Amino acid sequence: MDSTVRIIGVPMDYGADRRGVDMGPSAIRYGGLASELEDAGVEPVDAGDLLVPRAEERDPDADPPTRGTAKFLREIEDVCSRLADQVADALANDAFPLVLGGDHSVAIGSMNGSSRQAQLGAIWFDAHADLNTPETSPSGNVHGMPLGAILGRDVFGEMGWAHAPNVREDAIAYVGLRSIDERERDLVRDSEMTAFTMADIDERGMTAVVEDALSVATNDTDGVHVSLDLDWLDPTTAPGVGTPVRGGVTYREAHSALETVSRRHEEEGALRSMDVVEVNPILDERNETATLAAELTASAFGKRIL
Ligand code: B3U
Ligand code: MN
Ligand code: MN
Repeated sequence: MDSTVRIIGVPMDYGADRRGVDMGPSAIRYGGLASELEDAGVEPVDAGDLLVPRAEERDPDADPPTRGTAKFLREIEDVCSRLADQVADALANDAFPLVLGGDHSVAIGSMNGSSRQAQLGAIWFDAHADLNTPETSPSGNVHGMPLGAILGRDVFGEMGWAHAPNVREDAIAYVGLRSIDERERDLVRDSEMTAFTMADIDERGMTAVVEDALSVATNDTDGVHVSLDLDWLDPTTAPGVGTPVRGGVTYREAHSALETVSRRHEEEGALRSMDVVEVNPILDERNETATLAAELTASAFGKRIL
């Protein structure tokens, strides 16, 4: 890939229960992102971090943090709408937008920006389905709802702008699902999304599953958004995440998945935008999860062993 990659950091943890993912962008940079990307043959240009007001700075007299059961919706809306502009601006300037979270609610901004001028497919590498709505969510945390928002599920009401009309349900594929809430299960089953669980990976192998996911996301679309939640990996390999779920993807499977994405990109120019989210340096061991996030990103951009 001979392109410029614009790195956009979003140090936001409003969508997650545990503090710490706001430090993800720093940790991923410290984990060697720029040199990894250079090794992959792309030119990284760092746009710095979006300004995200700290939770401690909030005006205590302002609206309460909870609207319905979506916590900090007002703050998340503000950050995501600015992020969407940044992502659209990168694409308008022929740069590839690479968004560093932050919690997974940043994908609302990334996918809105990326789909402004294009039909966008998506691959969601995650232990979780992130399809809750304020009504079905057991936690009220918006990082469990970004797909609900992007798909314009009733719920977001005042956050109606979060709906990305150029993202079709049937162009979204999950890979690696293993933790779905009770009410969320029906939402996934009743949706037109394709869901590859860990059981599918066990049965068929990662490469075949990701090939199929790419076929879903490239079908009648102009490009693919890759959303990489580090809790997709097994916690023994990626301990620095807010909501670890055991039984996840191995180190080798993860690289193989992202290499499969990059091969398809080399063949058909499939990739359009990407986010890397949920790295929590407070819970990490020697920055290994952040370093792995940087390495996996390089695999997506075509870094090879030989
Ligand atoms: N599904 C749960 C847990 C969760 C979703 N995404 C993450 N955790 N990272 C929820 O709160 O919606
Ligand atoms: Mn997620
Ligand atoms: Mn997750």
